[in-house]
Amino acid sequence: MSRAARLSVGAGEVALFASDMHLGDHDPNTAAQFFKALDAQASSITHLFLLGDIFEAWVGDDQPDQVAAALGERLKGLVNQGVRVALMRGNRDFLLGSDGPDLAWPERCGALLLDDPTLVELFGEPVLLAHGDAWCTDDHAYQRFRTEVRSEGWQARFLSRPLAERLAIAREMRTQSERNKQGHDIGDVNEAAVRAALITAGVRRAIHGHTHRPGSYSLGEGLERWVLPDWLAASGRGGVLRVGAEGWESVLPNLPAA
Ligand SMILES: [Mn+2]
Repeated sequence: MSRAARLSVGAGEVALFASDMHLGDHDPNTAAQFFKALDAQASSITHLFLLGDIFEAWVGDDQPDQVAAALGERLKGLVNQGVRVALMRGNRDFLLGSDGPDLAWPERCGALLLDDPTLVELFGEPVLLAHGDAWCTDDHAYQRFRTEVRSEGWQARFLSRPLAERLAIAREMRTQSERNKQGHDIGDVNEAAVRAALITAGVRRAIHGHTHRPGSYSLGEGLERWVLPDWLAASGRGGVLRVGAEGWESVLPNLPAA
């Protein structure tokens, strides 16, 4: 859990949630559509939560990427207008914020880096936020990989490599994952794992991404998970969740026409 005081969204405030934009210079159309949706919401929100896989890949906070720079400028603009911006790592951008408190990308944008999972308070209700990949417990191979790449040793070794080498490794991993995706979908969460996390945290609802299966799913006994959509302009996919005094509302931007 986060060491920072629990973030709380309440009276007169509006929180926006998004995840799995998979941003990067490889896909300017998806970036353009996400930025358009964010700009349309910017003047009416007080909190922005980006729950992981913000970027398609992240080799370290020195990653040169024009789309990341453009997102960073937008986040700084939001922070300057008084919006609290909070970011979480996903399974693709798990090295986000690895450069330490002074140099790290989230801090440079004025954003808070959240632990996964994190509890927040939405209009008096504690809600669990997560990327979602840790709950895909049926995928044993992925969980082994996740444990390995989240270890301090692996990360220290990877980050000690020159930038060019890290970028080459990321390109290779991306090619590999494209190949694996053919005929092999992203797995879904294990519902018992989510239920256990909710019960441990003592909350009723979770918000997560990762599975590319947007919607709200009942877990029984009044427990529920809300799944954020992924973004892909080429397939017309994307969307955000707006939480205000009036409730939880899924907002689907007019997607085709990048
Ligand atoms: Mn993911």
